[in-house]
Amino acid sequence: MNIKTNHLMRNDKSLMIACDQGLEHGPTDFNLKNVDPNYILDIALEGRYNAVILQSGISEKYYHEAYRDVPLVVKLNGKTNLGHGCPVSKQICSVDRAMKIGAAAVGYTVYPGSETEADGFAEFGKIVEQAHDYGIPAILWSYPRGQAIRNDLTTEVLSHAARIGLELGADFVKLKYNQDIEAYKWVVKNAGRARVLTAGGSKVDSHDFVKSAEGIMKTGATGIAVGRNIWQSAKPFALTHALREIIFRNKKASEVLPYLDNEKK
Ligand code: FBP
Repeated sequence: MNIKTNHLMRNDKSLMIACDQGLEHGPTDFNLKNVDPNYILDIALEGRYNAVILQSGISEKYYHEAYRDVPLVVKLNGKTNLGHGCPVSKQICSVDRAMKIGAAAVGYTVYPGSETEADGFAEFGKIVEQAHDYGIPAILWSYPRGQAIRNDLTTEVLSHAARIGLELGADFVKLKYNQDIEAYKWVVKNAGRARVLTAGGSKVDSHDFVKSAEGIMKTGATGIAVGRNIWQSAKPFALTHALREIIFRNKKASEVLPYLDNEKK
């Protein structure tokens, strides 16, 4: 089945902003400014992001009419890091509810290699079916984890994570990035027609993040679904501008690094 994904891209590339970390990591990721979901949504709107990724509760209370130009991805499962055991992340929002909230796509995380792998695969299978019945894409966060996964950033593990996205019917598969451009081409190949989005990870220097984005776009990935590196940045608009030029206009990091000094707001 060919599900339309163009509304989440521009020229076949995509820059999404994620803010589901409040559930996953807790308030430790936030400060007085970015703890307000409107702050993230304003960046998404003014930065012309291809999508904003939120949990259902935040979507219902904050994604109002003014933000409708930014497509909404409703994350359907989530967990905290308060426990130390095996990751268990069950579905907490239905596709029906996501549609009522205004979802343009739905998202779901699986933890391949964990004890909950089978449950996650089964739950995501149903989500793909329901999302595709509505004609919207399903995005899979494929994050190998658990006692058996010693290193989740090896090319072998990442390419398996990518392949899982394709095998399970994901339209986009969101993966961690290991900074190895040549090796990551194999990761992207394994995702086939499931488009690869890379996660941003914890906050790094913005110059390094821009250089890393240049590398990501050389691997064949469709784009980046970034959270903390944008909304924890002191200059989110300048960084967004630099990333847009790399992702959509094929510019080099060296050309856009000077943009980082020019915050619009
Ligand atoms: P970041 O760009 O902030 O890393 O966000 C990407 C993301 O996939 C979020 O959607 C999610 O909340 C978080 O990472 C989960 O990361 P982890 O499971 O590694 O804590």
